[in-house]
Amino acid sequence: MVLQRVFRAVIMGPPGSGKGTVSARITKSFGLEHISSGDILRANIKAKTELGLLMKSCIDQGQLVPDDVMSRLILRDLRTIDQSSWLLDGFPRTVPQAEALDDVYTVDTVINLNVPFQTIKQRLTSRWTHLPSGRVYNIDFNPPKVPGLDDETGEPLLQRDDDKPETVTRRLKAYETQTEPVLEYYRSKGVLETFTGTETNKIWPHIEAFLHRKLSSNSQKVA
Ligand code: G5P
Ligand code: MG
Repeated sequence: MVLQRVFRAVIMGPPGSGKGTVSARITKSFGLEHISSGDILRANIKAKTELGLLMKSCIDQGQLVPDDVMSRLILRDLRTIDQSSWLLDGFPRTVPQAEALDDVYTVDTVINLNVPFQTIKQRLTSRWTHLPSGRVYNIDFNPPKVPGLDDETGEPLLQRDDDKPETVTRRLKAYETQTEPVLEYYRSKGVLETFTGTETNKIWPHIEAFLHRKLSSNSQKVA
Protein backbone atom coordinates (compact mmCIF):
# COMPACT_ATOMS: atom_id res chain seq x y z
CA MET A 1 0.00 0.00 0.00
CA VAL A 2 1.25 3.46 -0.87
CA LEU A 3 1.05 5.67 2.17
CA GLN A 4 -0.20 9.08 1.20
CA ARG A 5 1.34 12.09 2.83
CA VAL A 6 -1.14 14.59 4.21
CA PHE A 7 -1.93 17.18 1.53
CA ARG A 8 -2.72 20.76 2.53
CA ALA A 9 -4.32 23.16 0.10
CA VAL A 10 -5.82 26.64 0.09
CA ILE A 11 -8.35 28.00 -2.40
CA MET A 12 -8.32 31.76 -2.99
CA GLY A 13 -10.18 34.21 -5.19
CA PRO A 14 -12.39 37.26 -4.89
CA PRO A 15 -15.84 37.01 -3.28
CA GLY A 16 -18.10 35.05 -5.63
CA SER A 17 -15.25 33.68 -7.75
CA GLY A 18 -16.51 30.13 -7.12
CA LYS A 19 -14.40 29.01 -4.14
CA GLY A 20 -17.35 27.21 -2.53
CA THR A 21 -18.49 25.67 -5.82
CA VAL A 22 -15.01 24.42 -6.74
CA SER A 23 -14.32 23.26 -3.15
CA ALA A 24 -17.40 21.01 -3.32
CA ARG A 25 -16.01 19.42 -6.51
CA ILE A 26 -12.54 19.01 -5.01
CA THR A 27 -13.84 17.35 -1.84
CA LYS A 28 -16.02 15.03 -3.93
CA SER A 29 -13.21 14.05 -6.33
CA PHE A 30 -10.23 14.03 -3.98
CA GLY A 31 -11.70 13.51 -0.51
CA LEU A 32 -10.03 16.48 1.17
CA GLU A 33 -11.67 17.92 4.29
CA HIS A 34 -13.22 21.29 3.42
CA ILE A 35 -12.96 24.13 5.90
CA SER A 36 -14.69 27.36 4.90
CA SER A 37 -14.10 30.39 7.12
CA GLY A 38 -17.30 32.04 5.87
CA ASP A 39 -19.40 28.93 6.60
CA ILE A 40 -17.94 28.76 10.13
CA LEU A 41 -18.75 32.42 10.76
CA ARG A 42 -22.28 32.07 9.38
CA ALA A 43 -22.87 28.96 11.53
CA ASN A 44 -21.85 31.04 14.57
CA ILE A 45 -24.21 33.84 13.55
CA LYS A 46 -27.07 31.38 13.07
CA ALA A 47 -26.41 29.74 16.44
CA LYS A 48 -26.18 33.22 18.02
CA THR A 49 -22.88 32.39 19.71
CA GLU A 50 -21.03 35.24 21.39
CA LEU A 51 -18.56 35.27 18.50
CA GLY A 52 -21.34 35.21 15.91
CA LEU A 53 -23.12 38.15 17.52
CA LEU A 54 -19.87 40.13 17.71
CA MET A 55 -18.89 39.45 14.08
CA LYS A 56 -22.28 39.82 12.39
CA SER A 57 -22.16 43.58 11.80
CA CYS A 58 -18.60 43.32 10.46
CA ILE A 59 -19.63 40.67 7.93
CA ASP A 60 -22.88 42.40 6.95
CA GLN A 61 -20.88 45.55 6.19
CA GLY A 62 -18.51 43.63 3.94
CA GLN A 63 -15.50 44.10 6.22
CA LEU A 64 -13.05 41.43 7.30
CA VAL A 65 -13.24 40.17 10.88
CA PRO A 66 -10.08 40.75 12.99
CA ASP A 67 -7.08 38.58 12.14
CA ASP A 68 -6.54 37.18 15.64
CA VAL A 69 -10.17 36.06 15.96
CA MET A 70 -10.13 34.38 12.55
CA SER A 71 -6.74 32.71 12.94
CA ARG A 72 -7.64 31.29 16.35
CA LEU A 73 -10.92 29.92 15.02
CA ILE A 74 -9.42 28.21 11.97
CA LEU A 75 -6.29 26.86 13.69
CA ARG A 76 -8.49 25.36 16.41
CA ASP A 77 -10.56 23.53 13.77
CA LEU A 78 -7.44 22.39 11.88
CA ARG A 79 -6.06 20.84 15.07
CA THR A 80 -9.05 18.46 15.14
CA ILE A 81 -8.19 17.12 11.66
CA ASP A 82 -4.41 17.13 12.01
CA GLN A 83 -3.94 13.78 10.27
CA SER A 84 -6.24 14.54 7.31
CA SER A 85 -5.66 16.24 4.00
CA TRP A 86 -7.53 19.52 3.87
CA LEU A 87 -8.66 22.41 1.71
CA LEU A 88 -9.04 25.85 3.29
CA ASP A 89 -11.59 28.15 1.65
CA GLY A 90 -11.65 31.84 2.64
CA PHE A 91 -8.63 31.64 4.92
CA PRO A 92 -6.00 33.07 4.92
CA ARG A 93 -7.26 36.40 3.64
CA THR A 94 -4.57 38.74 4.94
CA VAL A 95 -0.79 38.42 5.18
CA PRO A 96 -0.88 38.15 9.02
CA GLN A 97 -3.35 35.24 8.67
CA ALA A 98 -1.07 33.54 6.12
CA GLU A 99 1.85 33.94 8.53
CA ALA A 100 -0.20 32.53 11.43
CA LEU A 101 -1.04 29.48 9.30
CA ASP A 102 2.57 29.14 8.18
CA ASP A 103 3.74 29.03 11.80
CA VAL A 104 1.89 25.73 12.23
CA TYR A 105 1.44 24.11 8.79
CA THR A 106 3.19 24.10 5.43
CA VAL A 107 0.75 24.68 2.59
CA ASP A 108 1.41 22.42 -0.41
CA THR A 109 -0.58 24.33 -2.98
CA VAL A 110 -2.72 27.45 -3.36
CA ILE A 111 -5.42 27.41 -6.04
CA ASN A 112 -6.23 30.95 -7.12
CA LEU A 113 -9.48 31.58 -9.01
CA ASN A 114 -8.99 34.65 -11.16
CA VAL A 115 -12.49 35.74 -12.20
CA PRO A 116 -13.29 39.30 -13.41
CA PHE A 117 -15.16 41.51 -10.91
CA GLN A 118 -17.93 42.22 -13.44
CA THR A 119 -18.78 38.51 -13.68
CA ILE A 120 -18.83 38.25 -9.90
CA LYS A 121 -21.31 41.07 -9.31
CA GLN A 122 -23.87 39.39 -11.56
CA ARG A 123 -23.41 36.02 -9.85
CA LEU A 124 -23.80 37.13 -6.27
CA THR A 125 -27.15 38.83 -6.71
CA SER A 126 -28.61 35.51 -7.92
CA ARG A 127 -26.94 33.27 -5.32
CA TRP A 128 -29.01 31.17 -2.93
CA THR A 129 -27.36 29.38 -0.01
CA HIS A 130 -28.24 26.46 2.24
CA LEU A 131 -26.78 27.95 5.39
CA PRO A 132 -26.33 24.76 7.51
CA SER A 133 -24.16 23.04 4.85
CA GLY A 134 -22.83 26.01 2.86
CA ARG A 135 -24.17 24.49 -0.39
CA VAL A 136 -24.64 27.23 -2.97
CA TYR A 137 -26.98 27.56 -5.94
CA ASN A 138 -27.38 30.13 -8.66
CA ILE A 139 -30.62 30.76 -10.50
CA ASP A 140 -28.86 30.59 -13.91
CA PHE A 141 -25.84 28.35 -13.30
CA ASN A 142 -26.89 25.56 -10.91
CA PRO A 143 -30.51 26.06 -9.84
CA PRO A 144 -31.92 23.84 -7.08
CA LYS A 145 -34.18 20.97 -8.27
CA VAL A 146 -37.11 22.56 -6.43
CA PRO A 147 -37.01 26.39 -6.42
CA GLY A 148 -36.06 27.77 -3.00
CA LEU A 149 -35.18 24.38 -1.45
CA ASP A 150 -31.88 22.57 -0.83
CA ASP A 151 -31.46 19.46 -3.05
CA GLU A 152 -30.23 17.21 -0.24
CA THR A 153 -32.28 18.22 2.80
CA GLY A 154 -35.31 19.98 1.28
CA GLU A 155 -34.68 22.84 3.71
CA PRO A 156 -35.23 26.46 2.62
CA LEU A 157 -32.51 28.41 0.82
CA LEU A 158 -31.68 31.97 1.85
CA GLN A 159 -29.88 34.93 0.31
CA ARG A 160 -26.83 36.04 2.29
CA ASP A 161 -27.13 39.42 4.00
CA ASP A 162 -23.75 40.43 2.54
CA ASP A 163 -24.81 39.78 -1.08
CA LYS A 164 -26.50 43.18 -1.47
CA PRO A 165 -24.86 45.08 -4.39
CA GLU A 166 -23.33 47.84 -2.20
CA THR A 167 -21.90 45.27 0.24
CA VAL A 168 -20.47 43.22 -2.64
CA THR A 169 -18.65 46.36 -3.80
CA ARG A 170 -17.15 46.77 -0.30
CA ARG A 171 -16.13 43.09 -0.17
CA LEU A 172 -14.36 43.43 -3.53
CA LYS A 173 -12.52 46.50 -2.23
CA ALA A 174 -11.44 44.59 0.90
CA TYR A 175 -10.22 41.81 -1.38
CA GLU A 176 -8.09 44.21 -3.43
CA THR A 177 -6.47 45.93 -0.48
CA GLN A 178 -6.16 43.12 2.08
CA THR A 179 -6.24 39.79 0.21
CA GLU A 180 -4.35 40.42 -3.05
CA PRO A 181 -1.07 40.79 -1.10
CA VAL A 182 -1.58 37.18 0.08
CA LEU A 183 -1.32 36.05 -3.56
CA GLU A 184 2.11 37.67 -3.74
CA TYR A 185 3.06 36.02 -0.44
CA TYR A 186 2.29 32.55 -1.83
CA ARG A 187 3.74 33.34 -5.29
CA SER A 188 7.06 34.10 -3.65
CA LYS A 189 6.91 30.72 -1.90
CA GLY A 190 6.34 29.02 -5.29
CA VAL A 191 3.03 27.38 -4.37
CA LEU A 192 0.54 29.65 -6.19
CA GLU A 193 -1.39 28.18 -9.13
CA THR A 194 -3.75 30.60 -10.91
CA PHE A 195 -6.78 29.57 -12.98
CA THR A 196 -8.39 32.33 -15.05
CA GLY A 197 -11.86 32.41 -16.60
CA THR A 198 -15.47 33.47 -16.33
CA GLU A 199 -17.09 30.02 -16.10
CA THR A 200 -16.50 27.45 -13.38
CA ASN A 201 -17.26 24.56 -15.75
CA LYS A 202 -14.42 25.66 -18.03
CA ILE A 203 -11.95 26.28 -15.19
CA TRP A 204 -12.73 23.05 -13.34
CA PRO A 205 -11.12 20.49 -15.76
CA HIS A 206 -7.81 22.39 -15.45
CA ILE A 207 -7.99 22.37 -11.64
CA GLU A 208 -8.92 18.69 -11.63
CA ALA A 209 -5.98 17.76 -13.92
CA PHE A 210 -3.62 19.89 -11.84
CA LEU A 211 -4.68 18.21 -8.58
CA HIS A 212 -4.38 14.74 -10.12
CA ARG A 213 -0.76 15.54 -11.01
CA LYS A 214 -0.07 17.19 -7.68
CA LEU A 215 -1.58 14.43 -5.57
CA SER A 216 0.15 11.64 -7.47
CA SER A 217 3.54 13.31 -7.02
CA ASN A 218 2.63 13.82 -3.38
CA SER A 219 2.05 10.04 -2.96
CA GLN A 220 5.29 9.18 -4.76
CA LYS A 221 7.26 11.30 -2.31
CA VAL A 222 6.49 8.80 0.45
CA ALA A 223 6.26 5.63 -1.67
P1 G5P B 1 -16.86 34.10 2.60
O1 G5P B 1 -18.04 33.30 2.95
O2 G5P B 1 -15.54 33.46 2.52
P2 G5P B 1 -16.35 35.30 0.03
O3 G5P B 1 -16.77 36.72 -0.11
O4 G5P B 1 -14.91 35.07 0.01
O5 G5P B 1 -17.21 34.84 1.27
P3 G5P B 1 -18.14 33.82 -1.39
O6 G5P B 1 -19.10 34.98 -1.49
O7 G5P B 1 -18.50 32.71 -0.46
O8 G5P B 1 -16.75 34.36 -1.08
P4 G5P B 1 -17.26 31.97 -3.40
O9 G5P B 1 -17.29 30.89 -2.39
O10 G5P B 1 -15.95 32.35 -4.01
O11 G5P B 1 -17.95 33.30 -2.87
O12 G5P B 1 -18.22 31.65 -4.60
P5 G5P B 1 -19.43 30.57 -4.73
O13 G5P B 1 -20.39 30.73 -3.61
O14 G5P B 1 -18.90 29.23 -5.04
O15 G5P B 1 -20.09 31.13 -6.07
C1 G5P B 1 -20.77 32.36 -6.07
C2 G5P B 1 -22.10 32.21 -6.85
O16 G5P B 1 -21.78 32.03 -8.22
C3 G5P B 1 -22.95 30.99 -6.43
O17 G5P B 1 -24.32 31.34 -6.53
C4 G5P B 1 -22.58 29.92 -7.50
O18 G5P B 1 -23.63 28.98 -7.69
C5 G5P B 1 -22.36 30.82 -8.73
N1 G5P B 1 -21.44 30.31 -9.73
C6 G5P B 1 -20.30 29.60 -9.58
N2 G5P B 1 -19.72 29.36 -10.76
C7 G5P B 1 -20.52 29.97 -11.72
C8 G5P B 1 -20.46 30.09 -13.15
O19 G5P B 1 -19.55 29.57 -13.82
N3 G5P B 1 -21.44 30.79 -13.72
C9 G5P B 1 -22.49 31.36 -13.03
N4 G5P B 1 -23.44 32.04 -13.70
N5 G5P B 1 -22.58 31.26 -11.69
C10 G5P B 1 -21.61 30.58 -11.04
O20 G5P B 1 -16.71 35.33 3.61
C11 G5P B 1 -17.81 36.10 3.97
C12 G5P B 1 -17.40 37.15 4.98
O21 G5P B 1 -16.90 36.51 6.15
C13 G5P B 1 -15.78 37.21 6.69
C14 G5P B 1 -15.68 38.50 5.89
O22 G5P B 1 -16.49 39.47 6.50
C15 G5P B 1 -16.25 38.07 4.53
O23 G5P B 1 -16.73 39.16 3.77
N6 G5P B 1 -14.58 36.38 6.57
C16 G5P B 1 -13.36 36.71 6.98
N7 G5P B 1 -12.88 37.82 7.59
C17 G5P B 1 -11.56 37.85 7.89
N8 G5P B 1 -10.72 36.85 7.59
C18 G5P B 1 -11.15 35.71 6.98
N9 G5P B 1 -10.27 34.73 6.68
C19 G5P B 1 -12.52 35.61 6.66
N10 G5P B 1 -13.26 34.66 6.07
C20 G5P B 1 -14.51 35.13 6.02
MG1 MG C 1 -17.89 30.75 -0.34
